[in-house]
Amino acid sequence: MRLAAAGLVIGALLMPASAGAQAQTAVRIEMSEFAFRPAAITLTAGRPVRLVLVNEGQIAHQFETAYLRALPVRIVGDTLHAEMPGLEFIRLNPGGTARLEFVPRRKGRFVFACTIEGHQEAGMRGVLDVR
Ligand SMILES: [Cu+2]
Repeated sequence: MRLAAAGLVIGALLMPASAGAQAQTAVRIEMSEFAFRPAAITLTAGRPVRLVLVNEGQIAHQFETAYLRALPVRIVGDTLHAEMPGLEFIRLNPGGTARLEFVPRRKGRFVFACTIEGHQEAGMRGVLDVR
């Protein structure tokens, strides 16, 4: 399968018990100094996605992409659960985890990055490839 070949972790453990009729794509993204792993993520338009962001670094990191600014997103973290019409960015402290759930619609390649000053320039960026 294409996603597995790209080195993504697609965890059966991350799938909800009641995923509904349509399978959910689960992708774990690790953040550290100064990279996202994986940095290339392939999604399928119309298929619900759960991005699990984990900050494995020693300092705070952010996840930001214009792709999510006008897309309904559900955010589930250790201490929060929010649904919003769009997401500007999410910042995680070291050790922090958050899940972003959304349904990609628009196809194309979209950059994501850590927009804390200097991090993107140091290599902390990647691409969402929605097909
Ligand atoms: Cu960063």
